[in-house]
Order: sequence, then structure tokens, then C-alpha cells
Amino acid sequence: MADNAIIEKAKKALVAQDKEGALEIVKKYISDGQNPMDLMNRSFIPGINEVGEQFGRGRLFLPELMVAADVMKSVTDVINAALEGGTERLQNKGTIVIATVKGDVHDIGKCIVVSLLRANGFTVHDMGRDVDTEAIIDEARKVNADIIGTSALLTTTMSRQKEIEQGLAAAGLKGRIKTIVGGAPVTHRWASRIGADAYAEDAQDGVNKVKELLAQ
Ligand code: B1M
Repeated sequence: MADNAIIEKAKKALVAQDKEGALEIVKKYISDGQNPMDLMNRSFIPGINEVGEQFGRGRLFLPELMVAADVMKSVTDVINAALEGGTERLQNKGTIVIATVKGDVHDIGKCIVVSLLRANGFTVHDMGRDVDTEAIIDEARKVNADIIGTSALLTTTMSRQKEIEQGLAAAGLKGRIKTIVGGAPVTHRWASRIGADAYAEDAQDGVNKVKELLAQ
């Protein structure tokens, strides 16, 4: 279990937009053989949420939000590399196409989900962010995906997740390709309303739900 002082220090470095400080803590943590998801869940996610809250209240402005996002992205990249590199590749347990929906550039959470899925032996086609609905469905068809996963962070882009369900139904693929949705404004209720097969609250929940969907 991580030392509370390190957890607090890492969170503070992110909120203070101190990239060097945050990276130093992460690298040392990993080289000490500790689980970096501990740092992600207890320092960096609460830290970026605090930044988002301050931005929402007008206490931080867009340039500061962007610098904090850059720090978050850098530490996430290091943590994701450690997660993926440290895992022995097993046989493919299932194929997932994943993307952040059209009009939405938030991809930090989606990248964490991708890394944890890969670390658990799934083949993931990560299409990136701001991805067109049709392109996501085409890719899923092309790679014979079992599941499409989408992330939406804006209330204005959540409707793209509904478009995926409608697109799959129109293509006669609903039910054959399962869907999972996530992102900060997304809820279980939203997932049920649009007819998605699963909702995941966080990355670990995403892995669990993917396993459940593939077992059905
Ligand atoms: Co923006 N942003 N942002 N932003 N941003 C939010 C989302 C916001 C809530 C901030 C606020 O006002 N308090 C607000 C949205 C309000 C709303 O929709 N009602 C907002 C806004 C307004 C905007 C802009 C419009 C600002 C502007 O330009 N005026 C703009 C929009 C750009 C666009 O997309 N078109 C914008 C831009 C940006 C940055 C580029 C600066 C940056 C993103 C950088 C990047 O991602 N590469 C950014 C950031 C960093 C945030 C906040 C602060 C943090 C998001 C984040 O990375 N969280 C965010 C506030 C917040 O969410 N608290 C905010 C950490 C990440 C690990 O969590 O992504 O939720 P999250 O992922 C979690 C779970 O949700 C889940 O697992 C992850 C790990 O636990 N999950 C899944 C996510 N996807 C999943 C998929 C799954 C399963 C689980 O299966 C497929």
C-alpha cells in the first residue's frame, strides 16, 4: 500500500501543474516495484477532478486546465507503458474497438481503459479521440470485434453513444457486437436508456464488464 505522504505529494504536483515533480514521483514509484494504478486512482484522478472542479467554478482558466491535462497525460503515458510492458501476453481473450466519440477530445480516461484491457489479455483497437460514429462501426466490422467501447466526457457528445446503438441496429449488428459506454457524465441509467450492453464507472470496472459481456 502506498505511503499517504507520497499519495498526497503526487496529487499536489498535478494540481500545481508541476510536470517534472509528478513524473519524478511516478518513475520512482514504478522502479520501487509498486503498483502504479494505486497512484493513478488515489493521486492523479482525484487531482485532475479537483482541477476540473476549480475550472468549473471559474477559479482556474483554460490555459491552466490545458497545462494540468498535459501533466496528467504525461503521467498516464508512463503508467500505461508500465502496465502494458509488465504483462505477459496471453492468448487473445476478445477483440475490442474503442474510441472517444466525435466532437470530444478528452482521452485520458479512455487511454487508461485501453491499457488495463491490454494488460488483461484483450486485443484492443484504439481509434483515438474525436472519432466519427460510422468509422467506429466500420472498424469493428473490419476487425470482427466482439465489443465496441466508447468514452464521452461532454454532456453534448454523449448522444454519439446513442448513435452507435442506432448505427449497429441499422447494420444488423446489434447484439452480435456488444457495446460498453463510459466517461464522467455517463451513467448506468444513460447506458440502459440508449440500449448499450454495459456501463463502466472506471477502468477496472470496464475490464470486469468486458469479461462479463464476453461470457454471455
Ligand atoms: Co475538459 N471538460 N473541456 N478538458 N475536462 C471537463 C469534462 C468538464 C467537466 C470540466 C468542468 O467544467 N468542470 C467540462 C465538461 C462540462 C460538460 O460537458 N457539462 C469540460 C469542458 C467544458 C471542456 C471544454 C469545452 C473547455 C473549453 O474549451 N472551453 C473543452 C472541450 C474540448 C472538446 O472535447 N471538444 C475541454 C478541453 C479539455 C482539455 C483538452 C484541456 C483536457 C483534455 C485533455 C485530454 O483528455 N487529452 C480537459 C480535461 C483534462 C478535463 C477534466 C478536468 C478532466 C478529464 C479527465 O481526464 N479525467 C474534466 C473534469 C472532470 O471530468 N472531472 C473536464 C481523468 C480521467 C481518468 O477520468 O476521463 O472520467 P475520465 O475516465 C474515467 C472514467 O470516466 C472511466 O474510466 C476512466 C478511469 O477511471 N471511463 C471509461 C472513461 N471512459 C471509459 C470508457 C469505458 C469504460 C470506462 O469503456 C469503453
